[in-house]
Amino acid sequence: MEAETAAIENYMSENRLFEPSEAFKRQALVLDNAMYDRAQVDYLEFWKNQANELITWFEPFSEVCQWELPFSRWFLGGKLNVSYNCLDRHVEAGNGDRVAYYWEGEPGDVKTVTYSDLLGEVCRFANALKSLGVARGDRVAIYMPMIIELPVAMLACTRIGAAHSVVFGGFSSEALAGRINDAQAKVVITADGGFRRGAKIALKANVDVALDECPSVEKVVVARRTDTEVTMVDGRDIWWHDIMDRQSSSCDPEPMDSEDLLYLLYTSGTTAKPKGIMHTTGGYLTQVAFTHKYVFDLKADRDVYWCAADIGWVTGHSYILYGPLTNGATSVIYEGTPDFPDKDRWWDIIERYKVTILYTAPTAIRTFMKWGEKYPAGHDLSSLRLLGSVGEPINPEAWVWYFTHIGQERCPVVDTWWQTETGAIMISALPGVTKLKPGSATFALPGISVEVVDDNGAKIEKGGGYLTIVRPWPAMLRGIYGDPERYRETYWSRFDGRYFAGDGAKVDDDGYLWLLGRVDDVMNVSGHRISTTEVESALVDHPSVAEAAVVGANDPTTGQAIIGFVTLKAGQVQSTEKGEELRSHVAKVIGAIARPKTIIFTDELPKTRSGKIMRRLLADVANGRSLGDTTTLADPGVVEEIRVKALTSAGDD
Ligand code: 7RM
Repeated sequence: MEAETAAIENYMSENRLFEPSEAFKRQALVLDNAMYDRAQVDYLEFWKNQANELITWFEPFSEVCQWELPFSRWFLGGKLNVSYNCLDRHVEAGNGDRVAYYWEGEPGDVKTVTYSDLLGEVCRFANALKSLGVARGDRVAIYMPMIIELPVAMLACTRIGAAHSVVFGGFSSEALAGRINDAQAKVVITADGGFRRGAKIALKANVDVALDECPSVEKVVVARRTDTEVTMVDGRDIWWHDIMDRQSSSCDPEPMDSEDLLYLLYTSGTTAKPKGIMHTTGGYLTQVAFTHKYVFDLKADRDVYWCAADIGWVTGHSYILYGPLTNGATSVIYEGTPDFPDKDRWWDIIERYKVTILYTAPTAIRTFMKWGEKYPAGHDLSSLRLLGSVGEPINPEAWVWYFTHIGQERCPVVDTWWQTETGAIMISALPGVTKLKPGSATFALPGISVEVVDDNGAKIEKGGGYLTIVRPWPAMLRGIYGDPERYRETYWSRFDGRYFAGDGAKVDDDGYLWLLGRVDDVMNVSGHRISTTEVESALVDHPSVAEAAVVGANDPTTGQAIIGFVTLKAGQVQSTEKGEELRSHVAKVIGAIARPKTIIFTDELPKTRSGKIMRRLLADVANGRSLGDTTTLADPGVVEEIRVKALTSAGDD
């Protein structure tokens, strides 16, 4: 293909290949392509079998899928209850004493919660919700820290057929109010506060402010966590421990229709109002259970699994709650930050609980790279057997660092691509079968069909373009709450008959998929469409670099110029010479066209609360425009620092 006509060009090539080891294969669930082959022959039959194998139905479904583009319905006529699948059936099978969660608070307090314990708590809270007037079909907003009451509250909603809308505890009262109002939530569940890096973060106080503008809310339940003083409004606010004291620990699970709403999860559009992504019951549970079992090669009776995300994000919903619990797994939940009290907290947790599977994000991995190898090296990580990554493209160097220093060259690394909208993992290796390439998410999972297309929507067999999904999948979003037109427009209008949600990707000579970041971020330099991911990977490939974010800035000569924001590893010195070295390194690795015009050193990069780099903000910095809305920043101080550095480094080229 001519470079000038490519949707996104393709520069990086990565040839390292990692085959599953004999030791891993000896114990792996999937060892060959049979599952891919079966799904290839008949994907509906494939998903039907998964739904029957992995899920307990109160009444069987009569039809696998109805597809009226862009609306799908799965497992029609089937009746089930999510909390029953997550809890009761494991207890009934004699596994009530199995640990569901090893919970660890940031200050060091711990709780071990078995499946029986969790079932009892969920039933009591389900009864509490009923006593507050919550009924099947209602929406409940949840705004909590990572305490055990959070999964209890979510599961209690599913038990009685109310949809939850979890709002991440880091969001402001305005963001909370907007989400409560859009969902018309009847009850809010919160806590007095939460711990973060040793400090207490107020939560109930934010709820109080939000509720001035939320007429739908009748009751507020408040769990005690930080002993922060709170105002309790008479007749509206109830303490968790008070209401729980009065409840019975048995509560029949409500038989829900496969297509009943399970939850809403809001994704912040950058400018427009947040979208309430709708997930329903049977299809969602089937695909999260399937992916959790096979992508993580789960042995529920032996593994200790840790997804280190926040439950407030989709990764936590699908891979801390619903996937692991449906599969009867034992998980770790950790409340706080990785550097409290010191930068080895995660490795200490892995050593103490003998964690076997770790699932985290590239942003965390690159932070650990920046801190240095000595923190993991001080701990026994020999229990680990599998590593996962999610949230952003993982640069090959970060992949190799994770593989080497955390997995000790023993653990496959599965890079999993998916979205809030897809509900579950879509692209990933199966670790007993797939030969891994560092930085590639490899292939679509069995039962999933993705294609990379060009600007006209024609399939590309090789090279860069737009990542689309061509058939419905069980966990797909059912829409945007209250706005079917926006759903159609946002996801189904760019390419005829295809789902497209903004990511670029390329297919290499062996058919491997490489995610190239959001297409909005693609840079246009002298007519060449260059992905930020590839230039970032080339920067992180340099031994001094821990993390990099690349953006295009307006340039009178080339249209856009490449600006690299770079965080160096511990002990490396920021200098003009180092900047020169990095620019040359990119030119060497991927070609002169991608040589950054300017390198700006920064100790931290601006990230969303879920750890994604905010390139748009950096582009604003680079273009010398105002910063706009920064309320979703992890650390607003970073922005100012970046802005100042950007100003002082002007003319660096
Ligand atoms: C699970 C989650 C979705 C966006 C998605 C991508 C990016 C996620 C990967 C990835 C490259 C990956 N949901 N993304 N995983 N990019 N490789 N393995 O993150 O809704 O919050 O974000 O995240 O851009 O569209 S999300």
